[in-house]
Amino acid sequence: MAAAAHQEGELYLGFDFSTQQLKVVAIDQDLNVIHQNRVHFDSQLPEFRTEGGVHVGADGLTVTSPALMWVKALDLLLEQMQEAGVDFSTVRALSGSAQQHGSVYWKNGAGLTLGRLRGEHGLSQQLQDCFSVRDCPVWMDSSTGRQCRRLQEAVGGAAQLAEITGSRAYERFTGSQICKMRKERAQEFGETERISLVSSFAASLFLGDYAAMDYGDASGMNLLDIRSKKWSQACLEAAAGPGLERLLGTPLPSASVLGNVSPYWVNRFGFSDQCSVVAFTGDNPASLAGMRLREGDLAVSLGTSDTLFVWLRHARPALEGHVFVNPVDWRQFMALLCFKNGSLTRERLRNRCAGGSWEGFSAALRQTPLGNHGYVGFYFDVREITPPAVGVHLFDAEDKEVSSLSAEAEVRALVEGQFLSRRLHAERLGYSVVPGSRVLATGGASRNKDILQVLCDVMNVPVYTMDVSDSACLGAAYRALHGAPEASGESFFDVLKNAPEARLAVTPHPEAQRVYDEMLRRYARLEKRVLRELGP
Ligand code: 5FX
Repeated sequence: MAAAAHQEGELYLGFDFSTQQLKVVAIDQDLNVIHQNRVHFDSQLPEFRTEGGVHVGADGLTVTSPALMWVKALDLLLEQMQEAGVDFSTVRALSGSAQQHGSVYWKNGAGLTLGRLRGEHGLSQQLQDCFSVRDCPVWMDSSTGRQCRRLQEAVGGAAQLAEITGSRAYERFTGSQICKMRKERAQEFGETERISLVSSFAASLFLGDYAAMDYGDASGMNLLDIRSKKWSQACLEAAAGPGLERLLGTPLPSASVLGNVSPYWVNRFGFSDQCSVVAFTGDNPASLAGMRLREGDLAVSLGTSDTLFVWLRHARPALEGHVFVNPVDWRQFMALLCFKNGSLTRERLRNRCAGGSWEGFSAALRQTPLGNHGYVGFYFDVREITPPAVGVHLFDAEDKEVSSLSAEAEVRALVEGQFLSRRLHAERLGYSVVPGSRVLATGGASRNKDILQVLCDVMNVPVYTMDVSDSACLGAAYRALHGAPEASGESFFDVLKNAPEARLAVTPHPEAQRVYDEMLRRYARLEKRVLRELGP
């Protein structure tokens, strides 16, 4: 698991506190990956009895992870790295990423303990009584419907909340989680001196002090005004009243150097006392950094669900999707959009229309023309997130609903429909093509050139591919390198100019713009109709 460490120069570490495991990647100043390691929560820390890193409550909606499990995982990870021969004295800077939205509740007095950690014992031994709430709500939780409605009402509705914070109220977002905690666990909440996100909690462990949240991850709380970068007083008030600001601390730009590692790290693992801690951020913002997305770029991960990251100059939040402050340039923004009906739907149609073969699926795409003779398809096998719709809806060139298509036309209707939807919703959040725009395709389906060609034609932008396994972790290491003192003043992209480039996969067909600009307008009209017919 652990790559043998062969190192000469200085190191930069990126940690990723993800749902199922804690990962680390170490790079040198030339961006070579020197070491990678991980701790898998379920199998390596069985005493916490998690499944997939979480506990699911009896209601099926409450999903939590023990704070101490993350602490213990860090103890273990550092020991594994030490055994693999990593020389911590050469680490110049470190940073990290973490699952977004999860919240950690530090008990009164925990700040003092954090500041006095002793090198003779591990972190978990010293921090075991530091959490007022042992099990932290995480991003998979969906138990806060009531709190979401309250938060939206308090600021004048879903659109208004999105306008301020970048997203309408979402159950997993931290504002509603805090609101629920204050109400249902009043005693523990009263004993809390600080609330961290998982990212700032992890940074605090290295800093030996409460770490500021970064603007990127703080945008996933429904509490931050993404334009002023200050907490929205109206949202704070609705979530937990006036004392909340003190519990959250002041957020900072994601590239901030928070300080140096605490003496604990120097004494226990031989870190230099000059090793910088760069603010930690959420896994999605960190992935944007790991992929080195630039203005005008759009990254599409084609997996079980399809996820889109967009670099935005201006924030234009909508009722769907999320706008976060950009982790690379805090004056700009990024958007995140999730679509549930991705690869599983593509596989279903491959089985039904192409005899279970990807080659047959590809052939169908090659045999059918751009625009599919006007046939348009909506395939929401499970209730979609963006837009909130369900069912299969097919239309002919006259916008008449039809019940079936030929096998080839159906394959194209699915793939064109999926990418028209990705484009429509990205544009609604402010995505627009600029000279040099690229689509970066990742995930399983990005290996299929014919699927990529449709993506490329629908977006009318060249499509590139890149290997982004562990992009959040790598992004954290890149951010550490960028934040290190010797890089001071250089832009993120200058520091990373020698990182592996994405590969050009396909370029748009000459007819693409003409066909798909028009089809996108039709798609938007038809989507409205589908939503109207489905009702609220
Ligand atoms: C984003 O809003 C999410 O909830 C997830 O992608 C988590 O960040 C996964 F860790």
